[in-house]
Amino acid sequence: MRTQEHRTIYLNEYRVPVFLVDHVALRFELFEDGTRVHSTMKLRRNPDSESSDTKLELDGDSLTLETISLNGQTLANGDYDDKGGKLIVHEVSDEFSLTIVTWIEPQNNTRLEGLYKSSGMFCTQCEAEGFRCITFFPDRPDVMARFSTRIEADKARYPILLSNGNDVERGDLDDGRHFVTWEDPFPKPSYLFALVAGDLVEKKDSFTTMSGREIDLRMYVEPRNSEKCDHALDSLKRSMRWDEDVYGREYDLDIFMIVAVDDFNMGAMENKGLNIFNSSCVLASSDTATDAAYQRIEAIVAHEYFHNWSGNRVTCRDWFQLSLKEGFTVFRDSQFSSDMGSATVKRIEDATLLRTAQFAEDAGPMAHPVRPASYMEITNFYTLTIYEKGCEVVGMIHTLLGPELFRKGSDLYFERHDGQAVTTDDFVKAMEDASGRDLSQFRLWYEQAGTPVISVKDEFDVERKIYRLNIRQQVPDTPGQRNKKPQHIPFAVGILNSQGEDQPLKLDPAENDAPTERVLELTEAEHTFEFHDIEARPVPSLLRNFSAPVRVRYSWTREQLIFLMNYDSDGFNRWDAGQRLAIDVVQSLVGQPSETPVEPRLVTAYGHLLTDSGLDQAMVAKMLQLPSEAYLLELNDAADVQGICEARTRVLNHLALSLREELVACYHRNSESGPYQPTPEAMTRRTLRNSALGWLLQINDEEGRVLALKQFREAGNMTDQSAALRALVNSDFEEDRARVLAEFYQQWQHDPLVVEQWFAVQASSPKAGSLEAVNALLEHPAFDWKNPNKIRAVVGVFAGQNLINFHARDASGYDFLARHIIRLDDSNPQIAARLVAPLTRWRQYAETYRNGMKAALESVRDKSSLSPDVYEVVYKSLAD
Ligand code: 0A1
Ligand code: ZN
Repeated sequence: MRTQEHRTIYLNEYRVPVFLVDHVALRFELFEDGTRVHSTMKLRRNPDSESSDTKLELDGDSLTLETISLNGQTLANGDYDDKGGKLIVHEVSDEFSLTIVTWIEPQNNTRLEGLYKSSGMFCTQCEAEGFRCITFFPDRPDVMARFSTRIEADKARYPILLSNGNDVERGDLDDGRHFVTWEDPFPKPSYLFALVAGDLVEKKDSFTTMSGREIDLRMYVEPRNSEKCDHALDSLKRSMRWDEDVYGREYDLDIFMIVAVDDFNMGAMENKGLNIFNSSCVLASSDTATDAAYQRIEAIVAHEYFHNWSGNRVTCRDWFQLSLKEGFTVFRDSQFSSDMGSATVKRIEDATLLRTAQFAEDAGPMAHPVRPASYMEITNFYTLTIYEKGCEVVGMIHTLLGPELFRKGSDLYFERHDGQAVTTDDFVKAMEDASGRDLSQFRLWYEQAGTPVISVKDEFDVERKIYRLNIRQQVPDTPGQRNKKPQHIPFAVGILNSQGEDQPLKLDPAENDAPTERVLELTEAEHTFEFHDIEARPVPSLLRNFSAPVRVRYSWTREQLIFLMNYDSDGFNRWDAGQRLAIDVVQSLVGQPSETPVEPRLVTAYGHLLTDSGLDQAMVAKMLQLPSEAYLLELNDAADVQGICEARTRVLNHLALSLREELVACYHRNSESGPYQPTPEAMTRRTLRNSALGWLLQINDEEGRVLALKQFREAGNMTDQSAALRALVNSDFEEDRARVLAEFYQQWQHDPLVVEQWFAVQASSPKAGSLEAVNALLEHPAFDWKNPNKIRAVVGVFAGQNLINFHARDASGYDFLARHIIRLDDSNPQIAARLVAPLTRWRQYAETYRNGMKAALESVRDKSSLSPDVYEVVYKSLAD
């Protein structure tokens, strides 16, 4: 039975390693038909282990063992066992050296874990358990070894040979081969190992650290990408400075390298001193990359760089602690992005992602705590919960402690645990010890899955001038967890008088100088807070700046929402009020006859946003975006997908028709000439102009069409060109749509990253993105089933973003996805498992959809020899 093949791993089974590796010397002989890996490890018994076992167990996957010798003596067959993903040496002493030679075939590695080839170069991906696909090793993060790596390869094909640390020796060999030896002075877990070999160009830069050390910065890319490195290198220097200024963290090696590869399962990887990036997350030039890509690159470069301390110097004891490095590092990169641009806009973006995607995960069959208690396949746990909710949890500690104590806590954490592999609990403990605060109840955020629901009721006592907030919290049941305890929730509030002014929040009638904003600390299932000396019934501003990852329920009237949109001093809540109003309007139209009027006050509010030049334009750009279809679906039980998408489109059309003149004016007002600037101000102008264009084409406006065609052909940057393309593709101007798609491909066919955008625009289009068109894209010569970016751009975008077509009533979208998951399961199980996500929440949909989604999951389940990756997601999704 399958259930027996697929093993579950439990946190409470954690045992310290029996043997430690002090040093490992690797030698790679890279050839076209395979790679020979020589590894010599110095091992010793772990003094902290209670086991007196004299057998040694190493992990290995898809390896051909050639020879093995213990202390220089070749072992005979009977001395070891090589089966079931383990190499067991039956008898070892307390201190010994082990040399193992294995043969691997990177050229046939389509899983992209371990050592593989991408566009002719060799590269590695070892997190989480890829190192075991390279050689036998105790492949767990609490074994930290010093690595030395000698790489040998053909000099003409692979002039550049890279690994972690410093290059200490290089030279020529026979047969046109050469070698380079790298030494990494910092002990590290095997998941941070990296190797790159290829014909790459080197871009050099440098950075002087706060203590005056000169760091060599190098970026390695294929020659055709040599003009796309500046933005990443600039982002890197900004990140290095920021980490010194804000966290006091200085870089520790003499060189820092970034490599771009085309075939990569994720965004990027923080290997010590040698970060490897998916080329889509690092390469940019203004003619080929959009503003969104510029921002993504800056954030990801920062994220990977910040891992050097939060992840590499202090790493995870085991993979249950993944959020220790990921939650904290996402928190650090979001602080960085806030500092580089608008903090409110960044908060809105983070909250949008969390509420749309993480809340959905938390309410579905894959729900798990920030520190999970079990898993089948760790690569399935690189989730929004580990990353984004993990970030929010660190952010709440920051809110509870305040910036100074938080910094004291992070200093203590880095100092106390430098060079160690630790737990999320060690992180919280450092924060407690540095601040004197008790975070014991707070720890539930790591243990309990599910999004807390906060229900707020208010009451105004005219006589006593008291405004009361009654706040209840409830953490919903999730798979395997029921009857949860109340959590410690920082709940920031303000209250506004009828003039829209913040009122002093006097919890004690005698209080002078009461603040106008407070972080209420919710620790019980129910609290009532009384605010004194309130003259008239106020309007509450709840969960300011999204101070906790929770759902808030309060019965806002539309007047109150409009009032908050105009007056709330908290920018996040001004935006959120607009979202809530729009959600209310869309929801009230679902299933209503098409002549049902759209709330006129929504039109007025949007009109105000478009015309009041005194408003912060970055905020306006955000406020003009209607809540996404995905978020609207997430908010509904028994969701009627078509009904929701139609209602949203109706609101969009109504707004665009009513505000046509304002949109045209907004378009022209935000037009600019001159060279592309990736500054926040210029990005805001482009966002506003391109949103206006999108709205105009949404209603098939003739003037909009002319503007879009002109912009498409004359744009001086990819942001404007692709926005015009998207607007036309999503319109009913069929001839134009076909023409611009052809022209765009013609212009950019040589650039895979732009071709990915071309795929995604079509796969996401409610018009052009019907299943037939998407199937045609899969047959396109530029499509490649081995390249994760292409798969994501077509299959992933269709299933995740083209909701109206993916959820076609005849279930064709579901069948399509299931077929491709099955096909990918053999070649790249990680990518296949990620594609299951759009089907997992089948129970939340109205019956017509539900049955089709379930049947699609069942068809995947019934495939023979399913990978553990896909098996886990499908099995959990179908479980009762
Ligand atoms: N640690 C990386 C993400 C990453 C995780 C797994 C990978 O392969 C399975 C690759 C990258 C980060 O947080 O950026
Ligand atoms: Zn990370």
